[in-house]
Amino acid sequence: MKIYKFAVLGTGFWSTYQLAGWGELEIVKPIAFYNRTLEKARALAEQYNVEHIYDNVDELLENHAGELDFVDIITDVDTHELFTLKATQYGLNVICQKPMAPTFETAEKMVSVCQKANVAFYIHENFRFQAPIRKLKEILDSGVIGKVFKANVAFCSGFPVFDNQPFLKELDQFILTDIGSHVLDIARYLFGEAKTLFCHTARVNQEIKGEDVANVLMQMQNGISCYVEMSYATIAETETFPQTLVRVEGENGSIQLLHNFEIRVTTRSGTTAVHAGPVMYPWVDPAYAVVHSSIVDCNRNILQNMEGKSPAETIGTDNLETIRLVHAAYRSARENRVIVF
Ligand code: 89Y
Repeated sequence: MKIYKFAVLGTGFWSTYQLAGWGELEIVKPIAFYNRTLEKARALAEQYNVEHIYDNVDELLENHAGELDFVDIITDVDTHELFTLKATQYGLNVICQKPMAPTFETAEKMVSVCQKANVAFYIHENFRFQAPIRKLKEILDSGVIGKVFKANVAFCSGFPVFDNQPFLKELDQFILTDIGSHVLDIARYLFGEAKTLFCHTARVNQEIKGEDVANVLMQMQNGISCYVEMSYATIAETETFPQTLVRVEGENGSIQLLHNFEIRVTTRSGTTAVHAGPVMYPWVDPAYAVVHSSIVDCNRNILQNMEGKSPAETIGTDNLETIRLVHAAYRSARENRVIVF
């Protein structure tokens, strides 16, 4: 049985869960960690019994590229392009955290560099792999609500997100890159590509640099009117972090994904409900359960592609379309106009 060996670049907040997620899949093994602060790499290496730690990516690649199958880039977005480029120079497959890049143009370059180097390029975009989203898609595809005409995809929360990820406070572009890249990807997964897009943004929390509210209205190519809303300024009776709630209306009924992972389907004959909660792996932080659990499914999808078993969903070329929406939303908000694709 082939064991896929990988290096982790970046051992911050998300790497702990990414590694735990890999741990659920039997045929992968981390062999080297890079972090700009070596001590952080060391702490994680001890936990995972990884022998090689570096605070210099070039050294890591120089010493281990020969035995690696891929690199897993879990650093902040600003280093994604550089680290992708370096990995391709050694012919290594690349997995990169979302958001792929700070600009659409950079994302395009990354995709092209990987294509030219003939390496696989995957974006670790896990929200579409969440158990309730997969179940919702299955119900939608069954045709039970008929032709869909409108939808709402919502991530609205007041969770103290900056406690665990303080750098998010410093981003000039915050919620559309951090959460928009997830929920716009969900919209594409469920409803296809957009034809037009209009967006409003706002900054409610004055202690952060970027926007913490964004409302995106899209007309999809299939005619569906899709309203994607996101906020980290929401004070609600029920805090729903980190869930994405969805409402879909079709000619024969509607589907609602609620905060308790319940999916309610209403047709003229009445309402039925199913529960689609995440798998609760022992390492999952209950505050992030549905996200953490989906890391395993996203990683599995990528790995099966590396094994040549099935296509991967969140490859660079696909994710480029999500990044296109993120940056179209910024442009629309800035110029107060509808973007036509
Ligand atoms: O960084 C974000 C993500 O990818 O999921 C939730 C999060 O941690 C905070 O918005």
